[in-house]
Parts: sequence; C-alpha cells; structure tokens
Amino acid sequence: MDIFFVTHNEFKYMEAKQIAQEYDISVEWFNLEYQEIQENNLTAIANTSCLQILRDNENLVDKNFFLEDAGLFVESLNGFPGPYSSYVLHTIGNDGILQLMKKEENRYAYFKSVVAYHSGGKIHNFQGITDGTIIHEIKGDKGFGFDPIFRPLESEFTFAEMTLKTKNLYSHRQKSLREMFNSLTTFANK
Ligand code: ITT
Repeated sequence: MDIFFVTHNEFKYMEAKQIAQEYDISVEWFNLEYQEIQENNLTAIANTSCLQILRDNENLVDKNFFLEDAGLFVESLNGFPGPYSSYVLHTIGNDGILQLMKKEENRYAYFKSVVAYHSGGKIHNFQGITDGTIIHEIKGDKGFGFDPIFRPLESEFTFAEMTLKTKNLYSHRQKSLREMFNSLTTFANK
C-alpha cells in the first residue's frame, strides 16, 4: 500500500516512515508547505487544510494521502500555544515559553496530533495525545520544535534527547499514525 504524507517538515516524515514500515505500508513524502487557517480546533484546521490541498493540487485528488496537525497545550497557560504552536515557536520560541513559565510550579502539558487522511473523496480523522512536563531548561539537540522542553510522563528524557525510534514509542504522532495504519491494514485485510 502506497500513501503520501503532505508536510514540509522532514522530521515528521521520517517519524511516519519508520512507523509505517512496521505495518508494511510505504509512505512517500509530498513536500508541500500549505497555509493553515486560524482556529481553536486542530481537527477543523487539519480538515480545512486537506480540502484546500485537494483544491490546489489536482494530482492528489485520486491519491491516498494524509496530513497531520499538532500542537502543544500547556495547562498553566490555559492551553496556550495549542493551535497557534507554529506561530509561537517562530516568535517567542522555546526560550519564550520557559520565560512565561519561570515561576510556575504546574508544569503539566500535552501534545496533541490530529491526522486527516484522504481516500476516494472522503476524509478520516485519527488522533493521539501524550501527557508530559515542561522542564525548566532546554535539553537535547535531536528532533524539532518544542522537543527540547517537553518530557513525556513515562520517560526521564525530553523528546530532543531521544532517537527517532525512541520518540516513536512515546509521541502523540505515533499514536495518531498507528490508529490510522491499524485502520488501513484492518480495512485492507477484510
Ligand atoms: P507541517 O504543517 O508542514 O506538517 P509543521 O512543522 O508546521 O509541519 P504543525 O503545524 O503540525 O507542523 O506543528 C505546529 C507546531 O508545533 C510547529 O511549530 C512544530 O514545530 C511544533 N510541533 C509539532 N509536532 C511536534 C513534535 O512532535 N515535537 C515538537 N514540536 C512539535
């Protein structure tokens, strides 16, 4: 089974490729940077992006493809940056988040991932959440985005201290992707 992952983020693609291998699914990278609408809901953002991509890329209409939208939700910041994660990363960055939380004792946060999978004119959603902690200083140099400040509850390491394979044991993205791959393989075997 061949499916395309529409993303401009190579790290995301590499994570997906590694997981897909376990399911005998081949994921190809469709490297495209697309505009995301501003919305409070990741599923609505992902689905709107999917429809826009279909409208603007005729060559994808008869293809099976997915995109994925993720966000970091910090409890003490009332869920900020959440759906605005890209903007916040590019503006105040990890240092800015740490600064905002300098005196904060409640360090709980979660990452959420929502997949929009297109096949035969229909869109299907899958999601995954990973609970964790915002640590006090940047740790690790692997991965991308907020990886150096986020430590999943089940680990003593941040995502940025983990190899891709280890991040794929804990991440929000591996959960949403596994949901999708499980459903694709179940469907294909029926
Ligand atoms: P595409 O939209 O092209 O897929 P992106 O990097 O913009 O790639 P998102 O919109 O899903 O991906 O991500 C929103 C922000 O959250 C972005 O700044 C990411 O760097 C960050 N982010 C998403 N997943 C992450 C992860 O697993 N670890 C750390 N940061 C992450």
